[in-house]
Amino acid sequence: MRLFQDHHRRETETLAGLWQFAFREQPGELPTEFPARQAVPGCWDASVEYALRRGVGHYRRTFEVVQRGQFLLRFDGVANLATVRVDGRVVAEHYGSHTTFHTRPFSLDVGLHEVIVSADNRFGEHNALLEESCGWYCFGGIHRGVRLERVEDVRIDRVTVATESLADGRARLRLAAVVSSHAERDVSQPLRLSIDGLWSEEVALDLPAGASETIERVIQAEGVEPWQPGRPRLYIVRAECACDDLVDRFGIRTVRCEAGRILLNGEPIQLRGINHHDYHPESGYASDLLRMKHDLDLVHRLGLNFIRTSHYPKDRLFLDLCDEMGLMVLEEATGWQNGPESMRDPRFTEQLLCCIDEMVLEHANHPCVIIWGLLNEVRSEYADLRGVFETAIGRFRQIDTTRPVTYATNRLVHVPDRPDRMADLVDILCPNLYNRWYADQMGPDNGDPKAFLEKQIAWYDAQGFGDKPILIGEFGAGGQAGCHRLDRRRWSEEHQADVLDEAMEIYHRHPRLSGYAIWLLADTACSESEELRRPGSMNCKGLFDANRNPKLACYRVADFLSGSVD
Ligand code: ADA
Repeated sequence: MRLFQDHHRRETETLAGLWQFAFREQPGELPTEFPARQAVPGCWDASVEYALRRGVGHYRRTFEVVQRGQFLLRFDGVANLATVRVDGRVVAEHYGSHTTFHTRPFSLDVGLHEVIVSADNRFGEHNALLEESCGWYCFGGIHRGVRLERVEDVRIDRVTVATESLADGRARLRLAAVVSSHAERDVSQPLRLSIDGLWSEEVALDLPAGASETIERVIQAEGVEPWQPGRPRLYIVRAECACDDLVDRFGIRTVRCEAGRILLNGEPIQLRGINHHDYHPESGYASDLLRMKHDLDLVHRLGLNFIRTSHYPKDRLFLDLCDEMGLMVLEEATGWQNGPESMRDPRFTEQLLCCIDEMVLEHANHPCVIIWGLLNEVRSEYADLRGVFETAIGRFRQIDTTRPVTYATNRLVHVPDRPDRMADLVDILCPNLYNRWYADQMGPDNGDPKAFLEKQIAWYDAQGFGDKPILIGEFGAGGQAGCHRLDRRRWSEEHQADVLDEAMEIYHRHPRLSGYAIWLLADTACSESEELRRPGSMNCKGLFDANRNPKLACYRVADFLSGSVD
């Protein structure tokens, strides 16, 4: 689902609803019976019947075709390894729980047809990006939208508009439309490209059989309105040919790093942000417009302007909302403290590159996404992993030259024998700091966040990174909702508020910092492996509990930023 209609000519139909369901502990033969029912979008292991189960959830439903033709199925998120069958034939296999993918096209006659989606949420060698020690509960299911699309021989796959320069209302835009032919003969037809109110051109399309072509145009536009927080102007781009169309939305803005600052449209910005997980107690990863808007309204009312999508790509609907609300986003490819062994497995790089490709190509038009992220807190001290970093960061730069790249790290000066070795590869330095919380890891000399920050900045500058902006990727403390203590001890809401108070004073005002992201908006379910150190099996560093009830820390942050949540 989008906040605007992305096709007028191409027939699309949502397959959201109640699907038949069967669960199996292991992959293998497809079930012949589907006795249960599961909502789509949804996560089976957030439901009462299948809570905490790891295995393969087989979803089944039928759909009617009233006019024979070619179709494809588009999924916005299936966790975590998906196999899609239509009338018993495999039409797609996909790894990765938080990126959009579609099946190959398939022909269908008039009548009733069956689709079975097998969603495997197990850990194991096939699942290189998510390890059992993952920092959040890795749900299973068809947790985002599903659409059936009727496609013709010529298909408009994508149309992107990147801002190459912007000054005084004049912009140089680079439009790229990708059109593919699935015909058995050459096809010639006109293709109309346009940006509402700014530009249009009709192109003669000559596509050899089975070919794909990218049509590029550089457009000099006058009198444009930039996208910026507070005035998030959006434009509509269209691509239309005889048998297909595609509509998308973009913003005209530039992002770059210079002299230690992050510049939006040439002006230095301060990112006042928070980390956001896709989690709700009764639906797991699955969310909807109402819940997404509620969370983003909370972010906005707190006085924040920035979100880090810890630690995987977001649904396009979430980014559509950020585009409209003028909230800036660091969107992260999937990953979390992956061990050096798993990172040495070629499958790791293969799955990471697939996630990067799908995230960047699908989300390139969202002006709210101003920074790409990857590899959260992985072992960047291992020199032999440099190739993984170079390949992954290089892929970002290969497919999108318009946004800076970073990775959040905890390989900091408190571990002198294990320093971060890859910071030269990124545009923005992004330390995660928990001085007052993880005292056991930070050590007795590193409890003071201000002194530690100065040491870390000095280390960065000594490495020659004085011109790279610094963004605090995470900071915070656990606060169990309802736990109040006069002695303000750890796990109390008072302690959490005190830690955030102290840290905000430092990170909000430090001249060397370009911003920060509080860990995190709302409590989220932890993985099975973290249960022992997470009361209630929840990561309770949220400003809100999982049901979005505010904690003391929430009011403290709002007061500090003179926002409000009332
Ligand atoms: C790390 C990690 C977060 C979260 C946090 C915590 O910084 O990046 O995902 O797990 O620790 O709460 O411990």
